[in-house]
Amino acid sequence: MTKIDISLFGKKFRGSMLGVLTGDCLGSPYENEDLSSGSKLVLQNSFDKLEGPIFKAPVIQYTDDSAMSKSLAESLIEKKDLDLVDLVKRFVKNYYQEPYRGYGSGVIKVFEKLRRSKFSDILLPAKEQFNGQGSFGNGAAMRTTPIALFCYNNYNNLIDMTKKQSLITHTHKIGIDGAILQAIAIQQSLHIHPEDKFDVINYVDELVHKMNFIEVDEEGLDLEEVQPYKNQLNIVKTLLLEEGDKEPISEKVIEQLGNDISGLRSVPTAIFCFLRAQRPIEGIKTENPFRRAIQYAISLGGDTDTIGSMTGAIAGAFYGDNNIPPNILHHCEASRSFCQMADNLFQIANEVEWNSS
Ligand code: F2R
Ligand code: MG
Ligand code: MG
Repeated sequence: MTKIDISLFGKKFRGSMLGVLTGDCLGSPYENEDLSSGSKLVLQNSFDKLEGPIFKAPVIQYTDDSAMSKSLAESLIEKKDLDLVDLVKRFVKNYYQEPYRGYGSGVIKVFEKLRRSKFSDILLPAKEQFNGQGSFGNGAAMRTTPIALFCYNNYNNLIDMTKKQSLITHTHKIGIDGAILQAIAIQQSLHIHPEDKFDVINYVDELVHKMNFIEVDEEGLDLEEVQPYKNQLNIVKTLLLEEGDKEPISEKVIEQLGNDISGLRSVPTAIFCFLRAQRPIEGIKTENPFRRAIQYAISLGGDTDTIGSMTGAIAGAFYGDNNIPPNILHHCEASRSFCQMADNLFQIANEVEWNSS
């Protein structure tokens, strides 16, 4: 195993934050679409154009995925810690300033209640969602990258802070554990040297092992599987092994892993897209494995901005920003500020002294 030096970690931080942004921006035009083979060609042409020589066009706007990641990053940078009161106020303020960013309908209700109650109990509105069940949406997972970066060297804090930031909007175990799995996947990617031999099955086995300790006390939650994420990760493994050198069958991936707004049927899909894109994929013509991962994620249709963004965060943490095509970044709104946030997070993550590790 090659040691990762400090400058490579810096590139990986940038890669992950820019991965959030590019996956979101490039995926958002297709959100909720059922992509036919014709639209996959449109997607290929669109990516080719964006990666090619710079042309004049309005920037592609980011959505709630990047907006909430930005709020979380800015809060961590300013407070040098996870300050839930500060964070929740930023979420609400940014939503009311820019309500057009495509927020989930449930999460909007949380923001309305928080504002109306003048933030008297910042955790109550999320607990009341969906008749007290809480949200199982992928909103807590899609925004968790800054926590994964901030805690890149501290696993216990990573789990604890990811859970805490989730509870502001998502209290269903599926919503919380999806965020934890996404954060763990980013952390794993950060600690692998991109030039080392990469065993995708080991990567999944490590995630399964860790989720074993996260998915506990699930009885009474009325879940089909006792350890639902572990179950999905085993499907990821089967699909990776089954396919060998054959092409991925999108329909099977969508049916078994999913492409929707729930954490359970989107986070494992993003992990699969990152891992599958280590090898060429038919219909996706690029030599760049970062682009291949997000283009493949978006080609699955459904919640394309979010699955694209989560795939981008994991892939960017693996490859670093030097593998993200600069001309693609040029077309995404706020790419410079996402790069700056990554650098600031890198600085504070290395300054912070953890009480325990
Ligand atoms: N919301 C969207 N896209 C809709 C299109 C927006 C449109 N472009 C426009 O504005 O015009 N995308 C974003 O939402 C997803 C993340 O959602 P989040 O933050 O988890 O929100 P929420 O509302 O908590 O959950 C999403 C939906 O999931 C269902 N749901 C969740 N928990 C449930 C439960 N316990 N029981 C029943 N249903 C539950 C509900 O339908 C929620 O509305 C991302 O895709 C992001 O891009
Ligand atoms: Mg979105
Ligand atoms: Mg989405």
